[in-house]
Amino acid sequence: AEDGYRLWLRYDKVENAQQLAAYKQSVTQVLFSGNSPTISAARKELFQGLSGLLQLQPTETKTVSQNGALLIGTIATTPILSELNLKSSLEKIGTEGFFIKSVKINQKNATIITANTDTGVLYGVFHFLKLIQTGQSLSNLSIENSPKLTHRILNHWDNLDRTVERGYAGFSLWEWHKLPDYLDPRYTDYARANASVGINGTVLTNVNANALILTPAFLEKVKALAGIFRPYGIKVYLTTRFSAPVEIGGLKTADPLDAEVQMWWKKKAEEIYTYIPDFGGFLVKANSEGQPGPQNYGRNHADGANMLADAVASKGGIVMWRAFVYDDKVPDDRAKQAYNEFTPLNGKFRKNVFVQVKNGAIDFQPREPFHPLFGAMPQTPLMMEFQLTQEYLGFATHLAYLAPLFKECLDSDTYAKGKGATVAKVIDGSLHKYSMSGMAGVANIGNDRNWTGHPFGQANWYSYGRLAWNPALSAEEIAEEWIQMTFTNDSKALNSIKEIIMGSREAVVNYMTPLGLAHLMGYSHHYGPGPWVSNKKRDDWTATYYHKADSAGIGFNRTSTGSKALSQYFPPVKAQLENLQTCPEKYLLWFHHLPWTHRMKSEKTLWEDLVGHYYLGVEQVRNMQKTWDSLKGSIDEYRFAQVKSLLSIQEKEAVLWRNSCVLYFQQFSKMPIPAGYEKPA
Ligand code: GCW
Repeated sequence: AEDGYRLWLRYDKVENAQQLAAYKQSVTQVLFSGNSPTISAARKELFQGLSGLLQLQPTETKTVSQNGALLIGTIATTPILSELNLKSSLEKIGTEGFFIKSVKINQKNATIITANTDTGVLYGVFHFLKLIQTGQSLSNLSIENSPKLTHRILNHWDNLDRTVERGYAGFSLWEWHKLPDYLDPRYTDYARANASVGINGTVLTNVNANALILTPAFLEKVKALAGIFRPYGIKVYLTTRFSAPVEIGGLKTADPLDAEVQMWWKKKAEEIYTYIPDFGGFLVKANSEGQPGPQNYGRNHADGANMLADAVASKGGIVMWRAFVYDDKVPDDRAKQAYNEFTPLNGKFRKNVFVQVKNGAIDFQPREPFHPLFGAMPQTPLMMEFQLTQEYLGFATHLAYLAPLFKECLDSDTYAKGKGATVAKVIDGSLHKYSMSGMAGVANIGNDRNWTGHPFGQANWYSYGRLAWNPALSAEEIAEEWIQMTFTNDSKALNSIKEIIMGSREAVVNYMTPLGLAHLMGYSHHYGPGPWVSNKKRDDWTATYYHKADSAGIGFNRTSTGSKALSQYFPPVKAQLENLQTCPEKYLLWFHHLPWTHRMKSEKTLWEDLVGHYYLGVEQVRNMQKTWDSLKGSIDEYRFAQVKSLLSIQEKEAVLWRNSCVLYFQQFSKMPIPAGYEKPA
């Protein structure tokens, strides 16, 4: 059965006979040059792909002797390419880009896949296979493609006991107790999947870190994984527990300005590099949610980050220091804290430090406005942190395609340098001329047969990789290629799946947190509705803190009459959001506390409009179900049935969300459910 294990690398035979014949003519012989583990991986992928897609074992030759030759290799290892005058193209594509071109060699039609590095060649091979997977022509090719960001990294929140924080697809992929001796073939498939979308780094461990990962017994295991990932262009990174010098080093302090502590980290880094010579560096969560950090010693984030950065700098390592900090002891709007703590440190970090910022200022909600730190730290490279695992969007049970969420953030205009200063331009480094640029995705992967639990969760892994490669791609084009590769090339089925996928995130927003509401999920687990959650010890972990519903109205006032969080944005953004006439309604209650009778653009009252969104969300899920049902027979039975069942759970839970929220808020609005809606129970 098609259980989804192969992800978007299925390589099933091209169905259209005409197309198949044309493809076969384009690949009659292969000239693969070069000799490295990366080139071997690329060759293996190519032959696996061609034997599946085209049912072909093309002969390998040394010279072009017939039409349909495929030449693959770096410019340095493929002498024949030097005759083609590709210099200027190769300069443009940098160290990870590739170049695919239809050319004439010895008067024969040939296709070249080339790059400056072996990794570029590997990416080119994946791209070439994708052309076939997505039914594109192989004639007259002229493709130059290179990543817009230097660091494209998955963050696994995986613990050493193989539980995964906010992971909903089984246990961790890393079988620590069998490593380094047993190397599950799945590690290679993981690397292939990542390389196919250009992901070039992976943080193996949870940001709520365990210092033991830095001990020799574990470093042996990390080394084994790094060895598997290396040919695929993937570097390994680890999370560090800030108090490790005390916990595993026997020191009395972890103060970053203490010489002994600094020396301990230097030695530790040197030790790590003896295991993993190309170790990527550290990801750190400090002074957030109870994690230790420099503030425990009266120092700031830059002190902490710089100490670690110095320890890895000589080996080319980096530090990704997270800006996800908040504290119930700080008596201010939680949304403001990161900006307040980090903007004074602009420019105070070492060159090899990223500050890694979540897309929004609270926490991976179904919808959040962009984080005000984007654009506010011109001298410190900011790295985007997206969450692929659906902590707040129905786990691996609800179908929610997140590319529209990612895009909404990336396309937002920060006005940091006037109009057009989008978040994408901040993080790709072009706005402030950052020396490095990056994106992190909190992985939704586990040891489930299909990797992500929900078959559509794969689309979030895929689209994250694609957007980290090029933030300018559209959510729709990514969806299309993912569906073609993962499900079908049949245009009718493709369009139906696309319709489902493209509307899915908005449906979740509607039945969970419409109009800028946030954090209404159940206490601690974050699954299911809990708008009534209050009175816990941590006010900032309660729903009532966020929606502030009362008889006067609903919403969090972040304007100048409220928490003033809006003043953290650049003036044009602040002005737009502060003004009720211009604030997009999708962010309304994020920034404003408004009476239930407030008139919306629809002419309805706020209450009626809110109720309307909750009902619409359920309708949207029901439409997704109908569209899915229409696919019976056009996709494989296994995944058809699985998604059908998951959608029916989603429908039930959407109703639960709608009814819970509508009935809960009705206590305050004291207004009726508008006529025509089924009665919430
Ligand atoms: O989203 C919240 C989660 C925590 C997580 C934290 C973080 C790793 O509820 O489980 O901890 O964010 O991002 O650090």
